[in-house]
Amino acid sequence: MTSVALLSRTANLDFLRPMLQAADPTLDVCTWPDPRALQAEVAVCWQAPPGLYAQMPNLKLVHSIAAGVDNVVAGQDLRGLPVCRVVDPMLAEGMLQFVLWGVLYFHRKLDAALASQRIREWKRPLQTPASTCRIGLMGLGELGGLIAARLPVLGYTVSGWARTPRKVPGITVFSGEEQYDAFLAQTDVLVCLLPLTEQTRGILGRRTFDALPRGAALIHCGRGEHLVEGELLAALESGQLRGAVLDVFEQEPLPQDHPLWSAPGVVVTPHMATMATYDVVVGQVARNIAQLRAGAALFNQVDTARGY
Ligand code: NDP
Ligand code: OXD
Repeated sequence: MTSVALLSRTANLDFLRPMLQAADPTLDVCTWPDPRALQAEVAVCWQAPPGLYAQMPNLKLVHSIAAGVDNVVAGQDLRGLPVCRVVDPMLAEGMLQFVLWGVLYFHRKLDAALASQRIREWKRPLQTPASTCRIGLMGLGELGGLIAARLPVLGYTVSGWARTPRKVPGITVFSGEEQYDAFLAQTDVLVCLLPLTEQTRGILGRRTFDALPRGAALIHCGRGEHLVEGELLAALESGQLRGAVLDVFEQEPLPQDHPLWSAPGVVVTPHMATMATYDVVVGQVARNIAQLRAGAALFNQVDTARGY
């Protein structure tokens, strides 16, 4: 019997309890704030209540139900605990579809066409070949890596920026702070697929926007805390940025009175770019619990020192 606690300060994860028990009938699963959660050996989390792990003396494994782990490790005493995340080909395919939609929205000038429609104006935006639209991917991991492989096939000129250097067929790769400006200078549509770490927090701000060619666009699918919202609004207002598709926000749900809802050039989507099915999530969590019991290597364990 392994005790498992479902932990979230923002979502009710109780629906995962019967799914986990069906996947492994030897699991004893409860949902925070059930006080039994404090005795659990495994924490399965989305936006875990800060400070909670410190009150869980039996904890042996922290598992995110998502690809990102920022909201699972923030404000916690990890004391060397292993932290795992979800990695899934369909989740990556979902992100590819969302980013492709955003790329087409800007490349094929659907933003201009929709603006014309609103004022009943028949105006055909000038169209250009895909090769003239330079896509810059921030992050070349599970998600950015797939997009880097697929967009060039559609004719786009693609580059990527990662922490460490590498060669990726069909794209130009930049890495590290030293090559950041060179990466931005040749990017028309900037796509953020970075994890949230202390190095990447606030990266989508004035310094980044000013280094892009004038009139560039942003597709942001990372985390809300990457974006300095006021500096985005200023860059849109000045015309430095042409538009932004934003899927993630510092405060989710985005408050009713938030200026981004109605900012010219901004498309707001409700953190929907991609997600793994709950069957996949439950399968991966149950598999890692079995690995833990067997003393075997965990799947998709993150480097907690690096933050992703
Ligand atoms: P990975 O961990 O597989 O990849 C992260 C990438 O970011 C790596 O290429 C890494 O570089 C790069 N990176 C990290 N830190 C830096 C830095 N300081 N400078 C430059 N590059 C850096 O993550 P995934 O691709 O699986 O996911 C990325 C993020 O996408 C998640 O953390 C989450 O925030 C977000 N996400 C959003 C979803 C949505 O629906 N909006 C859904 C799923 C995920 P290197 O390769 O050199 O290590
Ligand atoms: C994730 C997410 O990290 O949904 O998987 O944002």
